[in-house]
Amino acid sequence: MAKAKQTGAATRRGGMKMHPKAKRARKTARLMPIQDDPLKNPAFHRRILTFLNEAVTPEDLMFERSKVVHSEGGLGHQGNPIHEDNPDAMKMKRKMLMDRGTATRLLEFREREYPLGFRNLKEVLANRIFDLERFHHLFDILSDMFFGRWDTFPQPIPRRGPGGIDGVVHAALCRTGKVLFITADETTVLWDPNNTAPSTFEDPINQPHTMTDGYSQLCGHHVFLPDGQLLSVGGGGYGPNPAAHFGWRFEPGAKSWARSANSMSESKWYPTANILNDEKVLVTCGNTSGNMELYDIASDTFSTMTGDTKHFPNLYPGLHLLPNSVMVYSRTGWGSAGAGGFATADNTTSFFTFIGPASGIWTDIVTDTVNRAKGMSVLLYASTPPYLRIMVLGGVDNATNNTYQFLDTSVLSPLSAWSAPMAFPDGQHRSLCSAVLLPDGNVFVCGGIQSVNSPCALYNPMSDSWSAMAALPSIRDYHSVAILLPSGQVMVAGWQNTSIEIYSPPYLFGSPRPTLTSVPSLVHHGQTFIVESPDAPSIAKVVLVRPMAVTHQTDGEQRVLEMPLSHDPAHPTQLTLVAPHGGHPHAVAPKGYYMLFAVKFDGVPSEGKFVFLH
Ligand SMILES: [Cu+2]
Repeated sequence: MAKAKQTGAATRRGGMKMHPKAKRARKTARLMPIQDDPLKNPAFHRRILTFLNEAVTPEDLMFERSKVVHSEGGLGHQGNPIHEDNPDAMKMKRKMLMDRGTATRLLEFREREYPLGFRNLKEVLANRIFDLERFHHLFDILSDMFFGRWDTFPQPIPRRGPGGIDGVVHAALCRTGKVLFITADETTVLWDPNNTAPSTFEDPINQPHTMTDGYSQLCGHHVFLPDGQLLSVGGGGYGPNPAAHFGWRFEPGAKSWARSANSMSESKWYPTANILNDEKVLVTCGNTSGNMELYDIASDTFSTMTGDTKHFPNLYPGLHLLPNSVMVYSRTGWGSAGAGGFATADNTTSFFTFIGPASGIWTDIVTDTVNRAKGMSVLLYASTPPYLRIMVLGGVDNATNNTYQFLDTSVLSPLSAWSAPMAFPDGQHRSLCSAVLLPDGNVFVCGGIQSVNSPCALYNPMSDSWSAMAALPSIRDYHSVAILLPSGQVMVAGWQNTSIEIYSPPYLFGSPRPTLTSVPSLVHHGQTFIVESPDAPSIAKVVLVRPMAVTHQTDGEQRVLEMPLSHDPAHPTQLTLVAPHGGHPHAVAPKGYYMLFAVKFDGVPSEGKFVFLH
């Protein structure tokens, strides 16, 4: 990570008073110390100018527009934790930012001297009426503390493969904390987010495209196996490739690839892979005939499924496994390769019910009219109703891709229907957007907008509210990827761009992060276990987060699972937890590696520690 410039002199220049919270955060946010001088933080500076320039009436300047609400509290509201059982706190009054006189004079000054808008904060401050002191609360609410921050990783992604295109198309977070990329130049590269030197990029051994029966892993799909290996199926490059009919396993410890024992029944380009239970992976769709196949982990072999009657109009279908082992199709996917590629609407959401180990039935639910091809879907677990929902966001370029919808999958039947589409509060049209589940349970949405400094947003499922987040510096569109890192940050890469950008959510600019001093490396399904933390009394929830493995806005495996938690006053540094079970097969939390995060009452998470759930 680029070390943030942090000097007391810089933050106090101009007599700007720091918010007491900012002072605390500066000392403790190890990764990204807060930069609270807006003149030195371009994104912060831009937000202030936008706020001042968009105002039409004095009221627009006088009051805070929206509030960031975190699932377990609000960073902006001290002493009155926001919680579902505290509805009054959820509806706190909008804070006053400046008095009417100041707001009126500021608007008059802007109209008179800068009718096209202020271009620089210095222009605002040049007028002696307005000093920084007067704006400190406004600056607080527009700071990184509420919007988070993007930084560029110091090393660009090197070109290593045979192909001529730079960047990456796939990303998967391995149990070692390193990210495996399948690159646009058609090889694979490991990246260590904690190493900022050029050695951060490593070449795996036995790269599939160099091996017997090998081929480029580009445009296949992947899923983590219970032992932490990544299974990559199909692919073959920028177009269908008859050779791409194997599975290739990547072992993160040995950093080595190996081919599956047998072949699939056909080559697969743009398929979707999902883990089913402890022993099986379902491979769906792909460009050939799209046969469903099962990968058996113990024997390392593929076999075909029966009952595969669903004909997807788009490749890479978005599929999510429910706790009862039913697989739901979210209507996301790809019509063909290419940013402008054709993508047919699929109005029919279906779910696949297994009726035997290698057969099942597709059942349609009530049709919906919004074309979600090229959108992204995520599975949302909650401890209160609705317990389980699929959220689908954005989609193909048309009038409705500025919306999102939910399907309540707590109880699923042919009569189940999607909620009405709701517009993103920022009005943005998002095709090819990325959605990343954060450890606090919120959904971070970025990319899919073809402009630099494009808006990002955070959805809080608990309060059903959206907040604007820091703008994404680069365009991240077709072939872009976003994944959660153990640090609690989100990395973004891809789309004709060799940079890796790292997003630090607002929770990294809040109170000190809790530390985990002891986390078991192995936990069994349903087991009661103990995590040690000196911050245990301040922990509201502990979650398991399945590491992402995403490409083309398709990753059905994202899950944030909150575990039953008890505090023991006799052992104030202990958190007693119960690992997810859900019976066999383990469809709630498939066997494998998870990141364990402890989240404080104010929404600030620990770093994630890898745990093997077996
Ligand atoms: Cu593609």
